[in-house]
Amino acid sequence: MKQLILALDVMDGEKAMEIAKKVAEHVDRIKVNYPLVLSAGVGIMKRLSEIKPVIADFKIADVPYTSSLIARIAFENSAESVIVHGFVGSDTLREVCRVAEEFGGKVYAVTELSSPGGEEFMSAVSLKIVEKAKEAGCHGLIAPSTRIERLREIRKAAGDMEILCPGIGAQKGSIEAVKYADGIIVGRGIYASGNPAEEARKLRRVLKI
Ligand code: O7M
Repeated sequence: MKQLILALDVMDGEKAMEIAKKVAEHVDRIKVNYPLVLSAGVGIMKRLSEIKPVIADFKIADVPYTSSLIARIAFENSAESVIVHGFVGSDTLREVCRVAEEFGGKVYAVTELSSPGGEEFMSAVSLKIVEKAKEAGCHGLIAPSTRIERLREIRKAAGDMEILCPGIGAQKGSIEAVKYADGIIVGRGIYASGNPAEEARKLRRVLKI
């Protein structure tokens, strides 16, 4: 079954906990990003992980050593996986994967951003990123639901690597992405709606079809 991942980009820890509890029965994992962690503190990941597994989306993009420190902090604070930018190259990808292995965690590499700017530089190298991420031992990839043709090519290059797709909802990505992806990442379409549990339930139903 395809996964539904909640991108919990709110800036209040208590609000985050409240939404997480409301949608818990409909989502598989919760993705946290800088807006939440910089506002509520890194400890929020541990609290959320008691509800659902947490993906630490720090889009790590630094030299190997600094990247390894960021990954370590994420795993020490209960993350089950981390996200790294693919454009950083093999050395950083390998180092983050090495740290993940110590914790039995997973690493997802961003191929090209779902936003229009993702086409300016990243589209030109995203298939190469797939290759490097695979060689480095990454568990999966992040690829756009906003450019289905690119997603299809990324799937072809990725083989059986897991692919998670953001962009459905607020960024007008296509639900057709589920044909090529193992899961979708949805933020505002759930947490900024009047009824997060209902929106999550509807998405879950679509994923079952
Ligand atoms: O549904 P939204 O647009 O409110 O939220 C989408 C989430 O997915 C948000 O947390 C973004 O940071 C993230 N995301 C993208 O929107 N586009 C990308 O290309 C990649 C990501 C992402 O999750 O990267 C790991």
